[in-house]
Amino acid sequence: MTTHPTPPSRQSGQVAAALVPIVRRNYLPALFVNYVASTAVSVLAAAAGVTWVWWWFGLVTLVSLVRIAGHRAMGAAMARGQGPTPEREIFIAGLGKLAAAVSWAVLAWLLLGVADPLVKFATSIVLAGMAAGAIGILSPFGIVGPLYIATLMVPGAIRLILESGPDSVIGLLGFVFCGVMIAGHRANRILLLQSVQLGQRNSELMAEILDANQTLENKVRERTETLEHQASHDLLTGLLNRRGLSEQFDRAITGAATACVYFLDLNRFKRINDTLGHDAGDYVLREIALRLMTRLPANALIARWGGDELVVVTPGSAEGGTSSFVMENLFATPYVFYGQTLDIGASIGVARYPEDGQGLEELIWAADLAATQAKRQNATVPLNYDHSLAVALQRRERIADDIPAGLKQDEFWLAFQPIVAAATGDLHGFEALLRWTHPTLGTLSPDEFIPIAEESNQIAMVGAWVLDRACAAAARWQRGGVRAAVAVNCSVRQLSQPEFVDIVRGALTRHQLGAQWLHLEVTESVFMPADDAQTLAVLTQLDELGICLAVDDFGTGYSSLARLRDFPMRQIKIDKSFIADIDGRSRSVIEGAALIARRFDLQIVAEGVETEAQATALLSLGIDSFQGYLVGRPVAQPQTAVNCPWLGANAAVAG
Ligand code: G
Ligand code: G
Ligand code: MN
Repeated sequence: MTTHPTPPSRQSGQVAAALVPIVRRNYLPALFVNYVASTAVSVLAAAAGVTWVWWWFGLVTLVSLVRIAGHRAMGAAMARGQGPTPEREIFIAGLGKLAAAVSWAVLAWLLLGVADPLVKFATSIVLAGMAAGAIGILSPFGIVGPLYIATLMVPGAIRLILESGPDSVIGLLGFVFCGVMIAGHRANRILLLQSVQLGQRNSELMAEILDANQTLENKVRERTETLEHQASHDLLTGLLNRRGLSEQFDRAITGAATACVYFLDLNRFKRINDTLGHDAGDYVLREIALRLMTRLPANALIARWGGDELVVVTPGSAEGGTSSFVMENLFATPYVFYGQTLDIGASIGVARYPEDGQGLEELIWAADLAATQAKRQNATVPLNYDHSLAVALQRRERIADDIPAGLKQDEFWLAFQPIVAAATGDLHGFEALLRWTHPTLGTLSPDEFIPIAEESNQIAMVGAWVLDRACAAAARWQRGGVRAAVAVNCSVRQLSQPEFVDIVRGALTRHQLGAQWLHLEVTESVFMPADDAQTLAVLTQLDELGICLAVDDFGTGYSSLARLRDFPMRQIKIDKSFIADIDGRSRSVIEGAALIARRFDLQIVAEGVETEAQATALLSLGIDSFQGYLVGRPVAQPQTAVNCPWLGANAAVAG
């Protein structure tokens, strides 16, 4: 805050304005005193035989009346807002004072020449008294003060000096008094001006203090608002955070008959962060926030719920409204970061208020569940919550909870399915397929419980159990003279464990099984770019141990030829869906796969071989090995005797 120097003219104007009230207040009392003194002197002089004094008194009365009239007129003009400036008002009042002084000067000159000592005495006292009073009363006036005092004193003093004798001494004394009084008036006036200026400075200071206070209060308020905003908003996107959403939810929902709660879980966000850096991830979040903020109705609450999770609450909206349209089209226009189109999407779940929940927590739980389901199904549109999702979730949670006890209590077991050489029917080995006989849920398929074990981080434990049992079985076969390998399925999650190689080595040594009798099957998802180096390192070590690595369910997922070449795979297993369709378009896929396998020096196994016709066709395409119901079903106690009808005889060959 700055203080501006006050310009001089304005300052004197302000001083005059401060003086005017004093002048006005004193005006009538002074006039009254003046008139009383005039009356007294007139009466005394008349008593001493000076009759002309009544003429003078008449004149004084007239002047007084004019002054009163002038004063009132000025007051009236003031009330109409047309009054003179403060300087002018003081000037006019000063003229009135001077008029009174002149009338006193005339009287002094005339009366002090009268012989009567009482008249002389009284006149001198009255003049001196009036002049002394002017020291204070006229302090608001500048030059008028000394003039007034001098006018009162000087003519009388001269008159007395002109008289002979002691009167001339009193006349001289009058001069001295006059000088003292003028000095007194001056001192008084300076004091008055100083106090007026002090008062003004005070009020300026007060104004400054009030101003400073106001600024300070504003700053505090702004800061508080910023802090409150930060506490309830996400810094990166400007959206509400969890706390902000909870705070605003109740207010947003009151009065709304319906509302939708959307849960958005971004897909492939981690990959963008990992491959393009956090700036790209930040851009995605900000861009999504911007699209939501500009496209959704103003009453929508938009929150960042977690790293790559958003929650949107749209009060009053129903299915199929604007909001669901916005959600469905959130990724319709591409997200472009420095010229690169990002592969981003979201799994979106929707819960409806009040059907699916009353409170925010409940609604978000339901919407989150629907989003998780949408992710599993790769749904591209928002998925509505329904009760069956909750039932399915409970089942999944139950299964996840029961895995440890199931392993301990031998509810899990392995089924073995034979794999044979296509050309000779020689038994190559058995694939170990995990089974779970759950005490209350019955026989569970690995298709159901393996993904649950993966999600609940129990796959390492399950996988280690399978490896141990499979190696134990293969070692038993060896001891019984059956030279068959065991093929164990591994989830990609197992391969990303650094200690996986040690677990495999441990199982082999524990059961004294040669590494060439263990095959490991991994799906094509092992070729996904994430965690490349780690996976490749583990696979390479396994290969160096002498273990045969197979690509399982070949053709259903993502395989790049470059990766097939670079990864140490020895075998591919063509998925059973292609075998089932061998008379259709899948034939060329199988042909192509066989060609690639030969070029890369890979063994090729056909899965799901069910009919003789399939077997004959596959044989002609150059497939190395068969696995399927035609050869043998997965069973707990495998037989070395297998079915090979395509070879023209029931070849029962023991390895
Ligand atoms: O034979 P079945 O329908 O159970 O096989 C279903 C799926 O479960 C197959 O894809 C198979 O590879 C997988 N699977 C079977 N056993 C295991 C196992 O021990 N570990 C893993 N990771 N997957 C298995
Ligand atoms: O994905 P993976 O190859 O590990 O799974 C093998 C799955 O195929 C198991 O579920 C097994 O029970 C099943 N399976 C094995 N042989 C046949 C077959 O001839 N026909 C069908 N439909 N399924 C089979
Ligand atoms: Mn398999």
